[in-house]
Amino acid sequence: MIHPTTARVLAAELPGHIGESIELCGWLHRRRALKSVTFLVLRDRSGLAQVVAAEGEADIPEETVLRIRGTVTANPQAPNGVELTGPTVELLSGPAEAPPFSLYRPTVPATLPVILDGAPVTLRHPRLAAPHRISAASVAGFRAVLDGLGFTEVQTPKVVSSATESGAEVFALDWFGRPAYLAQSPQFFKQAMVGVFERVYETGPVFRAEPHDTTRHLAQYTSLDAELGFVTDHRDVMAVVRAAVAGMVEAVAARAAAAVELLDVELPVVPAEIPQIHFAEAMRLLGADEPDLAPAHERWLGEWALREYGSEFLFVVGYPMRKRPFYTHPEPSRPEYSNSFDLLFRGLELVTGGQRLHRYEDYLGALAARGESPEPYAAYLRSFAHGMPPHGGFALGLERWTARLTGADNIRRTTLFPRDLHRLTP
Ligand code: AMO
Repeated sequence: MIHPTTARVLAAELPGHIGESIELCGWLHRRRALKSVTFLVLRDRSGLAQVVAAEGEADIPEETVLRIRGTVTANPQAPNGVELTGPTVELLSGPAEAPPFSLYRPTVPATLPVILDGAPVTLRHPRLAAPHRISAASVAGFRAVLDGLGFTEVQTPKVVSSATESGAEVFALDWFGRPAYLAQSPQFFKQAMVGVFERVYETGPVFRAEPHDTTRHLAQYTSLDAELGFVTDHRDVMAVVRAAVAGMVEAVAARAAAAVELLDVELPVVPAEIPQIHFAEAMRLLGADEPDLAPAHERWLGEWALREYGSEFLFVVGYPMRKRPFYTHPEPSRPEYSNSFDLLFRGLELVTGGQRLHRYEDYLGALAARGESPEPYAAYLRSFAHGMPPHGGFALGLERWTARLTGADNIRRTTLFPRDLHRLTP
């Protein structure tokens, strides 16, 4: 029931209400019984508030959901310089169990599996919730930039009839008796929608049945995708990547300032022009000769870019065609390389993108060259049969972004409910 006379005030808003009688709602974060006084620390979506309680209220268990009415009183010793005094405490619901560890201690005394197993409650710890606030702000920033550049947001099916990313494994499922797959990316749909809207983006789940047990792979992750028409080549796409990433950093600073401070996050500077290196040149520097970058190569290049350009971001352009999907546009003067790129952030691949083929006959040729039948791609190929402009796009892995930003040692720390080789619950 909402009390008709007192309006709910959030913990972070208390300093603006000194002397007023107000209502706070939240969870009992911490109970501190001192000799002469008991403090209840209440947690709500904005932060923490101190309440000076009566003696009997000292035995309410932590995580009890409370509605507290009282007077906002200045106290320089209290957090934020205010506390609630003379409270009336109403219990809205009590916990049936204690959390696996104390949620009020500044550090988290638990291993990753304990945190993930108990996610519905462990994520209440402010330090464990903070990365997800940063993720949310990042997505808001991504949307704001692309909306501003005339992109239309789309939602596309996550159950599809053919694989979209050659090389990545698919999850097969039964769709009313027909074979189907969980979408590995919105690649085909976003390209098709260039034919309708010219510029589209999507933020949503994608699925990779990769049996990788690493700190940077998930079987389901969040892909921030964009695709735009009428590009000259991949460089136009890279300019949009740069704008999107800069907007994400800005939005994190503006919308998740408390989380940034709590985690001591060092926000990166996104250079006006992100430095770039050609794949062939990168291989020369690395003294290697391989068709793709290994994680150690990415780390090395990340450090190199920091040394050479003072940049935490580096575009690697021109990956060999044989390691890129069939829709990739070749580099016109060196067709063994491609008009594609990866963006490395702090030594890890964050974005993949590039220019695509756009002529129908080029698709038929590319599939034939790879020994693939056009049949499973019939629906995809229709876009090209009806005229498509030169276009390109990219996808950014949200969980990797947040992990790199917050210094998390494992992508699972930036995923609410990770899905991987071993984990299907909670
Ligand atoms: P790609 O397969 O390289 O490209 O994926 C794009 C970005 O998604 C992230 N990523 C992952 N994150 C977590 N777990 C995984 N298993 C995982 N796999 C990939 C990475 C990666 O850079 N269709 C193309 C994009 C495009 O060209 O538009 C694609 O999906 O951050």
